Amino acid sequence: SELRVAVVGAGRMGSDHVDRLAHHTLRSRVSAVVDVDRERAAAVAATAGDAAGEPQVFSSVDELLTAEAADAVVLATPGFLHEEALLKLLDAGIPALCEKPLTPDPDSALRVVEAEVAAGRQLIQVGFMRRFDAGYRRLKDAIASGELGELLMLHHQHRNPEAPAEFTDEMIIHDSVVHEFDAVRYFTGEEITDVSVRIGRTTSRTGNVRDPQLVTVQTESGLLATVEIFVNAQIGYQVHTQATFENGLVKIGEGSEVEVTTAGRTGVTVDAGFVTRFRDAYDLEVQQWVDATLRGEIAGPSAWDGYATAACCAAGVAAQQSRTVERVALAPKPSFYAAATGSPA
Ligand code: ISE
Repeated sequence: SELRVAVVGAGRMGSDHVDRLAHHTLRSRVSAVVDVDRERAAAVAATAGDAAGEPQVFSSVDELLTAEAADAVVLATPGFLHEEALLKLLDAGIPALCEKPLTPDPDSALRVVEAEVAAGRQLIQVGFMRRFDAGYRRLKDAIASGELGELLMLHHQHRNPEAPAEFTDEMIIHDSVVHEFDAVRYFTGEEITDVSVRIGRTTSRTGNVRDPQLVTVQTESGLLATVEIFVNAQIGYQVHTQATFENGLVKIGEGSEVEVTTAGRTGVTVDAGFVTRFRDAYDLEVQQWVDATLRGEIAGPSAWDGYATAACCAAGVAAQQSRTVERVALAPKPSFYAAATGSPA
């Protein structure tokens, strides 16, 4: 059978997912595109169009649900719009792949978690696509196998070419470092217990956000992880991790491209942005989500992972202001999620 997927939000990620679902994913088709800007939705729908009358175009989730035009939804609107849409989808029993963040703050994320628990089955997968990256999986395997001894520290570098002018200190945590909060939880299988942020010299090439920042987190068992987040790095898009073990190091994300030698220089390409850097990860994420959805399951990070990372973000924003180590406040984990994998197989 074929999954009828509606893509809600026709911006950068939404249009990328429409292309992916229409042209690079098996067992799915784009049955609808939804955006408050109907013309934008129609333009993106046209890139997927083949079957008669599809994708349909709607300007709200309500219209989509009334038309019964989808079996599942990819939610790619800005994060502040996620809660309302997710609660409606849960109510209708429609599975959703929700782009990160689940919601922008822990209270709203917990409301989504509670609504899912009440619905009685896992309908939400959160789009932390790095869990589907080949390097991330190899590092996860190295940690699990114990071949290099115990994992002692994680060091992350996350660099974007440039941030939009309206990017703020809060957004650098919520939009960018949220990925590392999930990465640390994925690699260690533990919750993060505290977060601190140091801000030192700042690039002149920035608007509102102080940039770069150094974020340090600690997990339940005491593992420390650092994150250099630099969103106006100018050099392209880089996401690197170095893991320190008792008996060795593992580096991922570097040199994943072709090396070219010409005119007296040797070098590798740096990706332009996340759409290309993580293309394979997004493709795998969406294919596995489609296949799991057809079986009535999810295939990756859960609403709980969305909530737990939102709690880390709240601690991170508090730490930017207090300049001290901030504890992460987490509600008790419903047993509903304890049984679930929360990470891809
Ligand atoms: C963006 O929203 C993302 O999710 C990217 O992966 C991240 O690198 C970027 O900093 C965010 O703004």
